[in-house]
Amino acid sequence: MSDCLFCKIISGDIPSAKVYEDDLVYAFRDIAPQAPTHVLVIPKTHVASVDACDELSDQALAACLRACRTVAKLEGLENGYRVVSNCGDDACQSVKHLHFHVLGGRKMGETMA
Ligand code: DGP
Repeated sequence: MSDCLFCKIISGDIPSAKVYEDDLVYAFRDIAPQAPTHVLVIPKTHVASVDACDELSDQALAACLRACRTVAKLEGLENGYRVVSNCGDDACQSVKHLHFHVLGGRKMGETMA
């Protein structure tokens, strides 16, 4: 999608710090990290959010979650990590391209909201 920030990151039009990539997924460091490790995992196919996941193939959707695990291994998060996907305005989703935050490197808070 031509006006999507994350599509521009996938195409390389906007630079990013790549952590992992395969045919279906791209993963890069969040510009405003909220933990020692904060990586965004996104499908290469544009869909807006989890709410639009029917528009994504099962293979691509599964690849996103597998990539979250791969990122955690690459980042050495052997003590655990958190995967978050904000969906819609109430969740404060700011970029309307499905993404999974992989957060780790410190003990997370017990509350999630
Ligand atoms: P969310 O609020 O869940 O939609 O998360 C969007 C995330 O995207 C937020 O944590 C900051 C990150 N972000 C926004 N713009 C850029 C950018 O240009 N580059 C990178 N690496 N991350 C970005």
